[in-house]
Amino acid sequence: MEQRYYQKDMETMPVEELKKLQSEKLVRQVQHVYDNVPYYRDLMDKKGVTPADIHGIEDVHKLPFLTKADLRDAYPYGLLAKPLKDCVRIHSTSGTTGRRVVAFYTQHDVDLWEDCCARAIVAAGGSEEDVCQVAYGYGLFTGGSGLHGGSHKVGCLTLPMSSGNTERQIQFMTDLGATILCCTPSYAAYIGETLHEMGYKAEDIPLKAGIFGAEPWTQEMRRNIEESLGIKAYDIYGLTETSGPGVAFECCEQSGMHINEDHFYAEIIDPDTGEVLPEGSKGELVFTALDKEAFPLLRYRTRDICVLTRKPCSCGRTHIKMSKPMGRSDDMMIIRGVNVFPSQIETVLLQEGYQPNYQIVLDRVGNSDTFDVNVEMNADQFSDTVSGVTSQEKKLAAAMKTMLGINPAVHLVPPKSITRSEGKAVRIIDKRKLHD
Ligand code: DLL
Repeated sequence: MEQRYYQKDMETMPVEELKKLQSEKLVRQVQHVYDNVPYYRDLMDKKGVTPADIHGIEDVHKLPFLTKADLRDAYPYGLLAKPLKDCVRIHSTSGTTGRRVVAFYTQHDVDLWEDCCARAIVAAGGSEEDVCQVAYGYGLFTGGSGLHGGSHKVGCLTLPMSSGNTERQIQFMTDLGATILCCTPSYAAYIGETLHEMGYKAEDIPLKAGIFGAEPWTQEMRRNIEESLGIKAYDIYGLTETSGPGVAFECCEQSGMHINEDHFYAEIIDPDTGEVLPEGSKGELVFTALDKEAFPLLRYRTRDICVLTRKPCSCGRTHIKMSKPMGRSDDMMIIRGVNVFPSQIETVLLQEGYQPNYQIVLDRVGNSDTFDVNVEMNADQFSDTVSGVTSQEKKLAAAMKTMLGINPAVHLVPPKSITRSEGKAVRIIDKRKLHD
């Protein structure tokens, strides 16, 4: 099949040239951040590094890391590198203690982000002939806006569906002949199931490709989705802190995602020591945004564990590939597409007058995540009536919903019934099989 690219020169640039481009951009970006972000300037000063020490991409390791904790400390404006009058958008994700991560964009940032998403759509076979159904959530989440913008850039007829209302999704998909579907893999699987329940077969719909990401999914899930929707299912990766989806995307090989290296420099580090590991090692992915103006994170620790390889790819793209994320180096869970930290649950428990003795149990029934939180009652509640306990459970569940944005099933259990651990407390029992 003839290869098509959205920005061929960049996507197929010889590696030596790419390194040169990255070097020029890094030198400029470090100066921009040093001049405009006192928070990061302080980190550089503490490490004894100045912009004059950064001559090219080979010097990136001299820079200090940024972590989610820094984002929390600097919330909301502390990492902003442009005046607010130059910013046109924010997006956001939930944060560790209920404080959100807020990312800012100039028009230029939005433009480059949408280019990245457009590259992913073209790599999945998209063109102006296509009808692209965007069923990621719109709003503060980056999925909807990112793929929407990319779809416009490619010139697809864009269906801005957002997530939910599955029967309506299917009605639009069939009536308007959607050929590309963008959503989370678990939602794609659910759409597939519903389609069959409504009496359709994969051959009845013109869908040919899907661009799925924002949560871990296995090769087995890929096969299921491909079969039930009659499509090729491509992976896409990104995070709010680096703009959103489109940092990396799959090509026709479907064997790892090309990182848009002209915009993002990737490193793999040992999550315990911070040491940079050689290509092919498994470790934590760290990104330096080379072009972003408003929120230009340098050496941002994603906490995603993966492997990078630069083996030549038959699609002709030269950009390095990342494997599917194989886990995380922190305790973040992705439940029904939403990022959740145990510390958020702990915060709610303390606010509501409970001790932090709890256990989170995750499972998958069909294609949906179940999310149960067992919480130990206080001694004085133990003698409560059943209806008293049920109303306490409801109250706690409502408080967690406010904090997390998704609804857990809360179960109050007798005092001291959750096994105490002698080492690290086992807070999460995840029975879903999310990684191959
Ligand atoms: O999930 C951005 C996105 C939207 C990506 C739509 C792809 C498609 P956050 O909500 O900030 O941003 O969550 C970022 O989600 O650090 C990973 O742990 C996880 N993640 C994202 N894409 C994938 C993927 C969006 N393809 C966090 N496979 C990241 C596995 C993924 N995990």
